[in-house]
Parts: sequence; structure tokens; C-alpha cells
Amino acid sequence: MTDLDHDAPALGSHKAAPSRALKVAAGQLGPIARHEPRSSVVARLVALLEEAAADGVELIVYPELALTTFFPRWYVENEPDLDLDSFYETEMPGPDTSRLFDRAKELGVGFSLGYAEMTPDGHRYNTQILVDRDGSTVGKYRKVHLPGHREYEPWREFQHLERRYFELGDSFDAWRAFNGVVGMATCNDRRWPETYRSLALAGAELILIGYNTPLHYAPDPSQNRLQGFHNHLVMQAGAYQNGCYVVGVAKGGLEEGVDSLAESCIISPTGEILAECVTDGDEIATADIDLAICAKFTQTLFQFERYRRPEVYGTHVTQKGPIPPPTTNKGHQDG
Ligand code: ING
Repeated sequence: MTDLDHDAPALGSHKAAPSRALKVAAGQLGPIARHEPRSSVVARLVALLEEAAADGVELIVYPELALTTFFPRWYVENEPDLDLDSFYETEMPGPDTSRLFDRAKELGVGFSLGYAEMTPDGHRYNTQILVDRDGSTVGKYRKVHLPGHREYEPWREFQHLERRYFELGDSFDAWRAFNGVVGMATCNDRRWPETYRSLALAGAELILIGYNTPLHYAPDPSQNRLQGFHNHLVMQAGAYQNGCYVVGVAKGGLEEGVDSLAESCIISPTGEILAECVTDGDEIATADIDLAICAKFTQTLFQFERYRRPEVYGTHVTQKGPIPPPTTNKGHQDG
């Protein structure tokens, strides 16, 4: 007997669930200079927070590595004026960031913040934290997909040494917060469909993503002109295919000679962009969302427990790379 034989009667027109309104903001940053002090950056983050709070925002999302310049663009060991450890936070909140935590709590606004994490036992991660409106830390995410390279590559105009400066995170988690279920991902994660599906399988209705994306992609510059298209493409697809909201937030603009994509946005489970930043500097874009809208997709077209076929998807977890068919097509079913 196949699953189809026991298919439940088709869903009637989807009954609207009670709304779960939430006002969110993308808290986009422009460039952070090589030696810009954290106190200066935190002042910029607080300014965005206060602007958002004045507009009734309940959750603001900041970019990846939002406290410092994007230091993986350099082989830091060869930069006499740079100290690698100085880019990492050993505590969160710490001396420089407690001002942000305190002000957010005062204003009753939650936030997600990307930063370089150094654990007490010396492990380094590209981390994102989720803080609730009462100032409590809800959860922490460590970037799973690290792009770029590990060794100095002189052929590149600038380096992308995330695989040198960070260790791999190893889980996609979702947390109950903001009257819904919230997940986080970071930058390159947004290009991999597994990211959104893993979080949606954990019940995520809202996925918060910070990014630093150079417009120039050294391994294939033909992609440069497509950076903005690809950025929105992957997040809109991830939102629609998983029936969730996605907030994508850039650190953009010309940072230490590297032009980086801005175009932060808030995306609906419909896949539509609800709000978008229009500059490549410090800017908020806000949207009134309703987490109940997710069910219009997760309880119909993308009702996972009804329509997904995990028993067919085995290669998704057993294989890392592709295994093409042998030179002949023997072994495939006829027809
Ligand atoms: N940055 C990039 C990203 O995935 C990259 C890596 C750069 C990809 C340029 C493509 C083009 O958006 C991070 N930090 O993951």
C-alpha cells in the first residue's frame, strides 16, 4: 500500500490561523574601517536600534561580523598593524557590546548580531547571537558553510580566508522566540538549500541571515554582475520553498577597498520582498510581518509531513559530491 492510497482528504481552503504580528527590521551597516573601534561601531548599531524602536520595531537583524571590518579579506599574519585575536569577542555581551544589550533591553527590542567568537578554550567561530526583547540570550549559531580558502592565495585581489580564521559550526537550530520559531544562518549558508530546509524541519518560521558579500568573486568574475540577483534569488527561494520569512542583512559598501553588496531585505513566505534597503550604508528597512502566514504554505503546498519523500532523498546525506552515471546508461530503469 503506498502513501497515496491513504492520502487524507484534500485540505479545504486553508483556515486562517490567528495572526502573530511582529515588526522586524533589517539593520544594515555600511563599511567598517580597518581600525574602527568597537565603541564607534556599537554607537552605529545603537543608532539603528533607536531608529527602529521609534518605528515600533520589535526585532532588528544586524549583519555577519558586525563589530569589525571583514578581516578575512587579509592574510592577517602578514599585516604588522593587525592582531588577529583583536577581531574576536571572548564574551558576549562584553565591555564594548554591553551598551547595545542594555539599550535594546531598555527599548524592548530583540536583536540578532553577527560576530567573531573566541571560546574560552580557544576555538574560533563565525557566530550569530539571538537576543530577546527582555535582553536574555535566546541562542547562538555558528556558521556551517565556510566559503573561501585556508592558505594565502596571491593571485586574488583580496583574500577570503574564512576557512583559516573560523572552525565549522555543526548544527542548524531553531528557537521559540518572538511568538514564533526563529532560526539563524550566516552569509554563505544562504546559498545552500540545505540551510533553509534544515531550519524549516526544525520548525523555523523566521530565518535571520547576516552577510558580507564582495561584489567581486575571484574564482569566476563572470558572476560579479549577478551578485545582487543571486543574493535575492537564494533567499526568496529559501523563504518560499520552506514557507518562512527570511531577513537578509548586509554589511555593504566600499569597505577597505572591497566593494560589498548591500540590498538587505525582508522576504515573505510568498517569496516576495516586503522591504529593502536602498543605500549601501547604515540603514534600516522595516516590515510588519505575520508569522501565521507561514501556515498558508506549510499546511498546503509545502506540507512536509504529507508530501516530502525522505526515503528517496538518501543521497542528500550519504553523498558529499555528485556521482554521475557510468559511461553507459545501464542500470537505469527503462523508459
Ligand atoms: N561571503 C560570501 C557569500 O557567500 C562569496 C562568499 C563572496 C560568495 C563573493 C560569492 C561571491 O556571500 C561570505 N562571508 O560567506
